[in-house]
Amino acid sequence: MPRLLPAALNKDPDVCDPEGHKTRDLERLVVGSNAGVANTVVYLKNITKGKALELPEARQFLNQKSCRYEPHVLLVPKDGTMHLKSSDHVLHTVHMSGAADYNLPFPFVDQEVSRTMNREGLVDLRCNAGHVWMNAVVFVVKHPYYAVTDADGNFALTDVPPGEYEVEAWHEGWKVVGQNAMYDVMTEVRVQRPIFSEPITIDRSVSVKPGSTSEVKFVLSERRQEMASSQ
Ligand SMILES: [Cu+2]
Repeated sequence: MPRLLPAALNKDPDVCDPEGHKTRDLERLVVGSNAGVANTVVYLKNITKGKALELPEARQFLNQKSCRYEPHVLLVPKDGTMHLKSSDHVLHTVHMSGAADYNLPFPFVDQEVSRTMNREGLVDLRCNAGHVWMNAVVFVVKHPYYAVTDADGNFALTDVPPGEYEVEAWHEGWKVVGQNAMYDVMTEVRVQRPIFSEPITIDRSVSVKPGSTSEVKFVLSERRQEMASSQ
């Protein structure tokens, strides 16, 4: 099992670390008791028909709680709305990069902020208020055939029209490959934020027959992470 360096939890311990762990898992690799990997996005690559663009509500709503992002992976339809709030009595600032570039401060508990996501693609989330360990990712997508693996590594794509498809598994990668100096907007202190390795993608072909279920299995490994990082 690959090991992941936890980040030092060095700010707002009352709110961010109520149990006194002193470190925070970066949540880049979440493995269930059956060795299934959570938080992997599985999607069809070449589909242009099928059901309406609807995705689970819970994947379109980000909360900031005990200085963690919940959920860690979000799915928002292109031109759909992403909702955000904070349950914490400290300042968080959600900084987006990639297919969106909003910078959203959350000075008030439970104040909801919404933004339209107009560009398809990946959005990285981080906190610009000094909580360097906070990280999450948003997929802004054009069709509904996206799923995120659960705690046991399982996923389901439903109502897929019969046909031949490419199905891809995307995992964000779990290695910390460096550190980036940044300023905490609150205290203007320099802090170090981890830089992560490249995402891992695995492609498979799948044939979907009328009225039946097709199974696709993906295996993530340390070697795949090395290959992704050396590209
Ligand atoms: Cu924060």
